[in-house]
Amino acid sequence: MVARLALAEAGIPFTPRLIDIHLAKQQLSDPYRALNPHMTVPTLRGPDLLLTDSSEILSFAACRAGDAWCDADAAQAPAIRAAVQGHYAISIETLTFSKLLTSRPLLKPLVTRLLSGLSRQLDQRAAHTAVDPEALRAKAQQDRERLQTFTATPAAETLAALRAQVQAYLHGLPAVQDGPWLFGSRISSADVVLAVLLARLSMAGELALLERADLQRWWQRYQGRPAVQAADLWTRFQRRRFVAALLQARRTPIVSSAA
Ligand SMILES: N[C@@H](CCC(=O)N[C@@H](CS)C(=O)NCC(=O)O)C(=O)O
Repeated sequence: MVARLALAEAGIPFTPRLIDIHLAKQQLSDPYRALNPHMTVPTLRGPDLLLTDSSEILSFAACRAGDAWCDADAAQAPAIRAAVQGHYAISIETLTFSKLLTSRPLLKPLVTRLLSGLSRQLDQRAAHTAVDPEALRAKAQQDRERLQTFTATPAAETLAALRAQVQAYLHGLPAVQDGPWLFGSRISSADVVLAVLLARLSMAGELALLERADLQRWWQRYQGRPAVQAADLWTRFQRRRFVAALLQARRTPIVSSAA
Protein backbone atom coordinates (compact mmCIF):
# COMPACT_ATOMS: atom_id res chain seq x y z
CA MET A 1 0.00 0.00 0.00
CA VAL A 2 2.96 2.37 0.64
CA ALA A 3 4.16 1.88 -2.93
CA ARG A 4 0.73 2.26 -4.49
CA LEU A 5 -0.10 5.36 -2.45
CA ALA A 6 3.30 6.99 -3.05
CA LEU A 7 3.01 6.46 -6.82
CA ALA A 8 -0.58 7.69 -6.87
CA GLU A 9 0.30 10.79 -4.83
CA ALA A 10 3.21 11.57 -7.14
CA GLY A 11 1.09 10.99 -10.25
CA ILE A 12 3.38 8.24 -11.54
CA PRO A 13 1.44 5.77 -13.69
CA PHE A 14 2.17 2.07 -13.30
CA THR A 15 0.76 -1.27 -14.34
CA PRO A 16 -0.03 -3.39 -11.29
CA ARG A 17 0.95 -7.05 -11.24
CA LEU A 18 -0.40 -9.02 -8.29
CA ILE A 19 1.79 -11.57 -6.52
CA ASP A 20 0.23 -14.24 -4.29
CA ILE A 21 2.53 -14.06 -1.26
CA HIS A 22 0.13 -16.05 0.91
CA LEU A 23 -0.80 -19.40 -0.61
CA ALA A 24 1.12 -19.91 -3.86
CA LYS A 25 4.03 -17.94 -2.35
CA GLN A 26 5.03 -16.61 -5.76
CA GLN A 27 7.53 -14.28 -4.10
CA LEU A 28 9.75 -17.35 -3.55
CA SER A 29 9.70 -18.43 -7.22
CA ASP A 30 12.89 -18.18 -9.28
CA PRO A 31 11.48 -15.65 -11.77
CA TYR A 32 10.44 -13.32 -8.95
CA ARG A 33 13.70 -13.90 -7.10
CA ALA A 34 15.54 -12.73 -10.20
CA LEU A 35 13.71 -9.42 -9.85
CA ASN A 36 13.63 -9.07 -6.10
CA PRO A 37 16.20 -11.07 -4.10
CA HIS A 38 14.50 -10.09 -0.81
CA MET A 39 11.51 -12.12 -2.03
CA THR A 40 9.10 -9.49 -0.78
CA VAL A 41 6.53 -7.24 -2.39
CA PRO A 42 6.50 -4.59 -3.71
CA THR A 43 8.84 -4.40 -6.68
CA LEU A 44 8.77 -1.49 -9.12
CA ARG A 45 10.23 -2.16 -12.50
CA GLY A 46 10.70 0.26 -15.38
CA PRO A 47 12.91 0.45 -18.48
CA ASP A 48 15.85 1.78 -16.44
CA LEU A 49 14.54 1.10 -13.01
CA LEU A 50 14.31 -1.73 -10.52
CA LEU A 51 13.27 -0.93 -6.96
CA THR A 52 12.79 -3.78 -4.53
CA ASP A 53 11.61 -2.12 -1.33
CA SER A 54 8.67 0.17 -0.60
CA SER A 55 10.98 2.72 1.06
CA GLU A 56 12.96 2.99 -2.20
CA ILE A 57 9.72 3.44 -4.14
CA LEU A 58 8.62 6.11 -1.66
CA SER A 59 11.92 8.01 -2.10
CA PHE A 60 11.64 7.66 -5.87
CA ALA A 61 8.09 9.07 -5.76
CA ALA A 62 9.17 11.96 -3.50
CA CYS A 63 12.00 12.75 -5.90
CA ARG A 64 9.71 12.69 -8.93
CA ALA A 65 7.07 14.78 -7.12
CA GLY A 66 9.68 17.52 -6.59
CA ASP A 67 8.22 20.72 -5.12
CA ALA A 68 4.73 19.23 -5.00
CA TRP A 69 5.79 17.37 -1.82
CA CYS A 70 7.40 19.13 1.12
CA ASP A 71 10.20 16.53 1.17
CA ALA A 72 11.81 19.05 -1.23
CA ASP A 73 12.04 21.58 1.64
CA ALA A 74 15.52 21.10 3.16
CA ALA A 75 14.37 22.54 6.49
CA GLN A 76 11.63 19.92 6.84
CA ALA A 77 13.47 16.97 5.31
CA PRO A 78 15.15 15.63 8.51
CA ALA A 79 11.85 15.54 10.45
CA ILE A 80 10.10 13.88 7.51
CA ARG A 81 12.88 11.30 7.30
CA ALA A 82 12.58 10.59 11.04
CA ALA A 83 8.81 10.08 10.74
CA VAL A 84 9.31 7.68 7.82
CA GLN A 85 12.04 5.74 9.65
CA GLY A 86 9.84 5.50 12.75
CA HIS A 87 7.10 3.98 10.63
CA TYR A 88 9.47 1.40 9.16
CA ALA A 89 10.58 0.39 12.66
CA ILE A 90 7.03 -0.84 13.38
CA SER A 91 6.15 -4.36 12.28
CA ILE A 92 2.44 -4.03 11.61
CA GLU A 93 2.47 -7.69 10.52
CA THR A 94 3.60 -8.69 14.02
CA LEU A 95 0.82 -6.60 15.55
CA THR A 96 -1.84 -8.11 13.29
CA PHE A 97 -0.55 -11.61 13.74
CA SER A 98 -0.08 -11.49 17.50
CA LYS A 99 -3.62 -10.15 17.77
CA LEU A 100 -4.89 -13.09 15.74
CA LEU A 101 -2.95 -15.54 17.92
CA THR A 102 -4.27 -13.89 21.08
CA SER A 103 -7.86 -14.48 20.03
CA ARG A 104 -7.19 -17.86 18.35
CA PRO A 105 -4.41 -19.57 20.33
CA LEU A 106 -5.20 -22.89 18.62
CA LEU A 107 -3.60 -21.51 15.45
CA LYS A 108 -0.17 -21.55 17.09
CA PRO A 109 0.77 -25.15 16.24
CA LEU A 110 -0.32 -24.56 12.64
CA VAL A 111 1.81 -21.41 12.39
CA THR A 112 4.74 -23.28 13.90
CA ARG A 113 4.40 -26.09 11.36
CA LEU A 114 4.02 -23.70 8.42
CA LEU A 115 6.97 -21.49 9.32
CA SER A 116 9.34 -24.31 10.23
CA GLY A 117 8.34 -26.21 7.06
CA LEU A 118 8.95 -23.10 5.00
CA SER A 119 12.43 -22.47 6.38
CA ARG A 120 13.35 -26.14 5.88
CA GLN A 121 12.22 -25.99 2.23
CA LEU A 122 14.17 -22.79 1.66
CA ASP A 123 17.33 -24.32 3.15
CA GLN A 124 16.87 -27.40 0.93
CA ARG A 125 16.47 -25.23 -2.16
CA ALA A 126 19.59 -23.30 -1.17
CA ALA A 127 21.53 -26.56 -1.01
CA HIS A 128 20.52 -27.48 -4.56
CA THR A 129 20.79 -24.25 -6.51
CA ALA A 130 23.63 -22.16 -7.85
CA VAL A 131 21.34 -19.13 -8.15
CA ASP A 132 21.85 -16.90 -5.11
CA PRO A 133 21.58 -19.62 -2.41
CA GLU A 134 22.54 -17.01 0.21
CA ALA A 135 19.29 -15.12 -0.37
CA LEU A 136 17.31 -18.33 0.19
CA ARG A 137 19.22 -19.03 3.42
CA ALA A 138 18.60 -15.46 4.59
CA LYS A 139 14.88 -15.90 3.94
CA ALA A 140 14.89 -19.21 5.82
CA GLN A 141 16.55 -17.46 8.74
CA GLN A 142 13.94 -14.69 8.63
CA ASP A 143 11.18 -17.28 8.87
CA ARG A 144 12.93 -18.91 11.87
CA GLU A 145 13.09 -15.49 13.53
CA ARG A 146 9.39 -14.94 12.81
CA LEU A 147 8.68 -18.28 14.41
CA GLN A 148 10.72 -17.23 17.42
CA THR A 149 8.72 -13.99 17.72
CA PHE A 150 5.47 -15.91 17.78
CA THR A 151 6.51 -18.79 20.01
CA ALA A 152 9.12 -17.50 22.48
CA THR A 153 6.87 -14.79 23.93
CA PRO A 154 3.16 -15.09 24.71
CA ALA A 155 1.14 -13.46 21.89
CA ALA A 156 -0.60 -11.12 24.36
CA GLU A 157 2.78 -9.74 25.48
CA THR A 158 3.94 -9.20 21.90
CA LEU A 159 0.66 -7.48 21.10
CA ALA A 160 0.99 -5.18 24.13
CA ALA A 161 4.56 -4.24 23.12
CA LEU A 162 3.51 -3.49 19.54
CA ARG A 163 0.56 -1.40 20.71
CA ALA A 164 2.88 0.60 22.96
CA GLN A 165 5.31 1.12 20.07
CA VAL A 166 2.54 2.35 17.75
CA GLN A 167 1.21 4.70 20.44
CA ALA A 168 4.66 6.13 21.11
CA TYR A 169 5.18 6.66 17.38
CA LEU A 170 1.84 8.44 16.95
CA HIS A 171 2.45 10.61 20.03
CA GLY A 172 5.88 11.58 18.70
CA LEU A 173 4.61 12.88 15.34
CA PRO A 174 4.57 16.67 14.94
CA ALA A 175 1.37 18.58 15.74
CA VAL A 176 -0.74 19.18 12.65
CA GLN A 177 -1.04 22.94 12.82
CA ASP A 178 0.50 24.83 9.89
CA GLY A 179 -1.67 23.34 7.19
CA PRO A 180 -3.85 20.36 6.44
CA TRP A 181 -0.95 17.90 6.24
CA LEU A 182 1.71 16.71 8.64
CA PHE A 183 4.32 19.25 7.57
CA GLY A 184 2.16 22.05 6.22
CA SER A 185 0.30 22.77 3.02
CA ARG A 186 2.01 20.07 0.92
CA ILE A 187 1.98 16.37 1.58
CA SER A 188 5.18 14.45 2.30
CA SER A 189 6.53 10.92 2.52
CA ALA A 190 5.49 11.01 6.18
CA ASP A 191 1.83 11.57 5.23
CA VAL A 192 2.02 8.56 2.89
CA VAL A 193 3.39 6.16 5.52
CA LEU A 194 1.08 7.49 8.22
CA ALA A 195 -1.95 6.92 5.97
CA VAL A 196 -0.87 3.34 5.36
CA LEU A 197 -0.19 2.72 9.04
CA LEU A 198 -3.67 4.00 9.94
CA ALA A 199 -5.26 1.93 7.17
CA ARG A 200 -3.53 -1.16 8.56
CA LEU A 201 -4.55 -0.27 12.13
CA SER A 202 -8.15 0.08 10.93
CA MET A 203 -7.93 -3.29 9.24
CA ALA A 204 -6.61 -4.85 12.46
CA GLY A 205 -9.36 -3.17 14.54
CA GLU A 206 -6.70 -1.11 16.34
CA LEU A 207 -7.55 2.44 15.27
CA ALA A 208 -8.28 3.27 18.93
CA LEU A 209 -4.48 3.58 19.26
CA LEU A 210 -4.88 6.87 17.43
CA GLU A 211 -5.68 9.09 20.40
CA ARG A 212 -4.58 12.51 19.15
CA ALA A 213 -7.46 14.68 17.94
CA ASP A 214 -5.29 16.56 15.41
CA LEU A 215 -4.22 13.26 13.82
CA GLN A 216 -7.78 11.95 13.86
CA ARG A 217 -8.83 15.06 11.88
CA TRP A 218 -5.81 14.60 9.61
CA TRP A 219 -6.94 11.02 8.90
CA GLN A 220 -10.47 12.19 8.03
CA ARG A 221 -9.06 14.75 5.60
CA TYR A 222 -6.46 12.42 4.15
CA GLN A 223 -9.02 9.77 3.29
CA GLY A 224 -10.74 12.31 1.05
CA ARG A 225 -7.68 12.62 -1.19
CA PRO A 226 -8.12 11.23 -4.72
CA ALA A 227 -4.86 9.27 -4.34
CA VAL A 228 -6.42 7.19 -1.55
CA GLN A 229 -9.07 6.05 -4.00
CA ALA A 230 -6.57 5.56 -6.82
CA ALA A 231 -4.23 3.53 -4.60
CA ASP A 232 -7.04 1.29 -3.36
CA LEU A 233 -6.07 1.74 0.27
CA TRP A 234 -7.75 -1.00 2.31
CA THR A 235 -9.12 -0.02 5.70
CA ARG A 236 -10.94 -3.32 6.18
CA PHE A 237 -10.21 -6.82 5.04
CA GLN A 238 -12.17 -7.59 1.85
CA ARG A 239 -12.43 -11.33 1.68
CA ARG A 240 -13.93 -11.65 -1.81
CA ARG A 241 -11.46 -9.26 -3.37
CA PHE A 242 -8.62 -11.02 -1.53
CA VAL A 243 -9.59 -14.40 -2.98
CA ALA A 244 -10.11 -12.87 -6.46
CA ALA A 245 -6.63 -11.32 -6.21
CA LEU A 246 -5.05 -14.66 -5.30
CA LEU A 247 -6.68 -16.29 -8.34
CA GLN A 248 -5.69 -13.45 -10.65
CA ALA A 249 -2.09 -13.60 -9.41
CA ARG A 250 -1.87 -17.29 -10.26
CA ARG A 251 -3.14 -16.70 -13.79
CA THR A 252 -0.46 -14.13 -14.65
CA PRO A 253 3.09 -15.37 -15.23
CA ILE A 254 5.99 -13.53 -13.62
CA VAL A 255 8.38 -12.25 -16.26
CA SER A 256 11.77 -11.50 -14.78
CA SER A 257 13.36 -9.84 -17.79
CA ALA A 258 12.61 -6.11 -18.27
CA ALA A 259 9.28 -5.67 -20.06
N1 LIG B 1 10.96 -3.57 3.80
C1 LIG B 1 10.18 -4.21 2.78
C2 LIG B 1 9.28 -5.23 3.40
C3 LIG B 1 8.29 -5.74 2.47
C4 LIG B 1 7.49 -6.90 3.06
O1 LIG B 1 7.80 -7.45 4.10
N2 LIG B 1 6.44 -7.25 2.33
C5 LIG B 1 5.60 -8.35 2.75
C6 LIG B 1 4.15 -8.05 2.38
S1 LIG B 1 3.58 -6.55 3.09
C7 LIG B 1 6.00 -9.60 1.96
O2 LIG B 1 6.40 -9.50 0.81
N3 LIG B 1 5.89 -10.75 2.61
C8 LIG B 1 6.18 -12.00 1.97
C9 LIG B 1 7.38 -12.67 2.56
O3 LIG B 1 8.06 -12.08 3.42
O4 LIG B 1 7.65 -13.80 2.15
C10 LIG B 1 9.37 -3.14 2.02
O5 LIG B 1 8.81 -2.25 2.67
O6 LIG B 1 9.31 -3.23 0.80
